[in-house]
Amino acid sequence: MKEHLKECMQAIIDGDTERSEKLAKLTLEKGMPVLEVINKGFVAGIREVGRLWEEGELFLPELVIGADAMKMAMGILRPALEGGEGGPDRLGHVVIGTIEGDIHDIGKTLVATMLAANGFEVTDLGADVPVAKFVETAEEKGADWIAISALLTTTMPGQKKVIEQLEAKSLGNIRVMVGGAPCSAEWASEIGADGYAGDAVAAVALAKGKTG
Ligand code: B1M
Repeated sequence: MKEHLKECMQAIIDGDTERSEKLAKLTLEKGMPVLEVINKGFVAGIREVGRLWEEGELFLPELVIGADAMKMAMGILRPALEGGEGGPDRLGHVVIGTIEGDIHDIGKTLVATMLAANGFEVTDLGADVPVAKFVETAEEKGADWIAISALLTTTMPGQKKVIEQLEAKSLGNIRVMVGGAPCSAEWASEIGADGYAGDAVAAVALAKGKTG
């Protein structure tokens, strides 16, 4: 298992899409714990790519290729997470997306998958989602939660704008959670969000704890 995790991580660092596809398929064939392989293998790999890029050891095209390899693996593994307790609107409805100006969608999609697998109805708006779109969709769907991902410090203020628009429209009953690498519990409380989740498992726990 340890060796498999290392190989998954390396495939992403190398931007080797073919290898990440093979390793993701092997994960399923061998019945390995999917979430653990995602987090300790593939996610560890893409984070290392980010670190190497930040240190100037990798260039932007390599970051893009690493992300492609990551998306390949996630596409294969995601259905295995989707089984869950399912059922429409069993625990509540979550409208999720990555905030405008931000195209990072790997973490957001993992969070959406885990919420759906754990009994929430999920409307995934994708990435680069305008502030007003979050608010309109949540109102239209009667959502319990809006979950807003931001991976860039420059796009984080958009999360605050969603909360301000909700308040302006007297929709303060719709709870807001924020997440993504630069976010924190302090940021959530500063902007008046109902919570912060550091990963997909925490997002499920947060939504479960406060919905209803
Ligand atoms: Co970009 N990027 N990127 N990038 N990228 C980061 C975020 C960065 C930290 C890299 C670095 O400097 N080390 C840096 C941001 C710096 C900053 O603002 N502080 C950065 C930058 C600068 C950029 C560009 C500006 C680069 C450029 O063009 N010069 C550009 C921006 C484009 C844009 O959005 N407008 C850019 C582009 C890209 C790619 C397109 C190449 C690619 C994204 C591909 C895609 O998503 N479709 C990419 C990638 C892959 C990364 C890193 C390496 C990895 C992100 C990722 O997928 N992680 C990232 C470095 C890093 O994060 N360490 C980086 C794996 C994922 C599973 O984790 O997204 O954290 P994460 O999600 C977690 C938790 O955060 C949480 O749960 C998830 C699962 O555990 N979570 C939530 C996330 N959202 C949540 C929502 C919730 C709850 C929990 O509810 C609300």
